[in-house]
Amino acid sequence: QKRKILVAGNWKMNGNLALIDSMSQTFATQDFKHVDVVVCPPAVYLSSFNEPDFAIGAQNVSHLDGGAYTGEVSISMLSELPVKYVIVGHSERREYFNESNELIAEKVYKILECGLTPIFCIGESEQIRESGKLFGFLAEQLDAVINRIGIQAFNQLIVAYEPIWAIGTGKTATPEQAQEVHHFIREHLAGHDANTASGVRILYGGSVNAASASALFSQPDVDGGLVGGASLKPTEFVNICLAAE
Ligand code: G2H
Repeated sequence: QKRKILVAGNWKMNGNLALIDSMSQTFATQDFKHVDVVVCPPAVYLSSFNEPDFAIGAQNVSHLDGGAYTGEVSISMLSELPVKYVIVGHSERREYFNESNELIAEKVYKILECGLTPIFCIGESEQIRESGKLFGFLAEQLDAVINRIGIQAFNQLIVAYEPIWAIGTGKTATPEQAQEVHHFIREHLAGHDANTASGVRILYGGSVNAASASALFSQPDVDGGLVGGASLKPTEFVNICLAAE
């Protein structure tokens, strides 16, 4: 049976109290039955929503438990807030904050240990795709979590495939390109456990908008989207969620 579609908005370092208001007003008139909706604002706004129509996700968490680590936020702190999901391994964190596969696997471990749901991001650069190393590269990103935690981690987490060349560029992967990679991810996981592989939700991310969403979401192995830029526009974000209804 088809997995339930999930649409998550990743605000990145954008937004303010006014956007929280307008997002809440826009969603108040909607009632989504067939799609799980998640909004991931910057950490300071995680408690600012009062909105039953979507769940809240954080964009990052520390791999450390607590102590003298200026600027860090721990998973136990997030778990005291109305936060259900945590994005981890986003390519912007891998690239600008030097997060390695091993560090990301450690964060996934901490998130699962606290009972929250990781949205675990993987994805390749244009250079890797063109050099023919795409599938090996993605397998390594997946294997870091399998090696640290085991395949059962994928019973509890959500995967997001985000080709770096499609992020914020307006260059969406075609539905066929997304399907090809999502199918590879599921097959790779099935090599460890077929049930886990058929249950895990795999989101596509990279310039998803209201025009591209429905063709992407109708691919057999695409179970929703991680939406950046378009999630900052309330009406467009609602339309993306409607494409999944
Ligand atoms: C990919 C995506 C959201 P955008 O980073 O994570 O952003 O939709 O702006 O490409």
